[in-house]
Amino acid sequence: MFVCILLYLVSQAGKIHSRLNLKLLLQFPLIPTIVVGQNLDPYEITYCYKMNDELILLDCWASSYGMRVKIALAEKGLEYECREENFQEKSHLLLKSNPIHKTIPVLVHNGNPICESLNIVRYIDEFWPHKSPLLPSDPYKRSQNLFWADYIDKKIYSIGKRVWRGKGDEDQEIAKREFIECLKKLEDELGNKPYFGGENVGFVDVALVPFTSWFYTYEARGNFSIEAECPKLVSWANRCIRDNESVAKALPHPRKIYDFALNLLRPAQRQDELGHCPGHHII
Ligand SMILES: N[C@@H](CCC(=O)N[C@@H](CS)C(=O)NCC(=O)O)C(=O)O
Repeated sequence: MFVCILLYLVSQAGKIHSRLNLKLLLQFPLIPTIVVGQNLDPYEITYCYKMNDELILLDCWASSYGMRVKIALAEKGLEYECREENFQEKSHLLLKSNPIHKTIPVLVHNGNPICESLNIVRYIDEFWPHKSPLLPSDPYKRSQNLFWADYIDKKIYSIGKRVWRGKGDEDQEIAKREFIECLKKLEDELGNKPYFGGENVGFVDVALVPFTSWFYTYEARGNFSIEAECPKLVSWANRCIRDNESVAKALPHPRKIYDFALNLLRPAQRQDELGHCPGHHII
């Protein structure tokens, strides 16, 4: 009884605006309903609290991995601070948060760092399950989503890099063929669904769609057309951008990526002038 009265006074004083009050209330799941009012259930309060958590994203704007995290955060309607890293001089926070790989993206949630893009997307999905579920709850479907996301991780970046960095030699030709082969496999997996996730953007869509902002660069550098080979996949990419603000906002313009890639191909001296995201580490 005493606790109830105390919490009532505290909550009235701060009108549930203070994070401290929410934390206190969440210690006693039944009390919010009794004390604060009939219309507020503990879940609502929990999410209201979780939506106000501190989120810092360590990023580089052209990174497909970083884009994944931005899409997931936007899907969940979360506010965050985005900090652009300079790879020549990585921030103390990045080195402290990801001492193993020292790579972006890193999401720092209330001071706790989470590394590796797919791991971060999964964390976001599990911590904020209230809207836009990305991974299915069914264990089998979930395992299939994780399989395809892993496939994308193992293939698209490394083969794509051989395409856009290629010098018109045999390896570039081989890489182009391998790249199209992978995309065709993904196109088969998509089938006639609007999204890999079914009717909405899901985990595999989030894993793959950022790489489509690099399609123009692959095509221009490799002198081939992805659309001619994989028209359904290109329609899917356009649909993702057209119908999902989360995707549209996270993906830079393909021409901007292309200019960025060209700068990376220039000699080291030019890259020094660039400052941000330089060198051979990226994309
Ligand atoms: N597997 C990692 C890849 C992350 C990654 O390669 N990040 C690059 C940028 S795209 C990076 O931080 N490069 C800086 C470096 O290697 O020093 C993930 O999914 O997050």
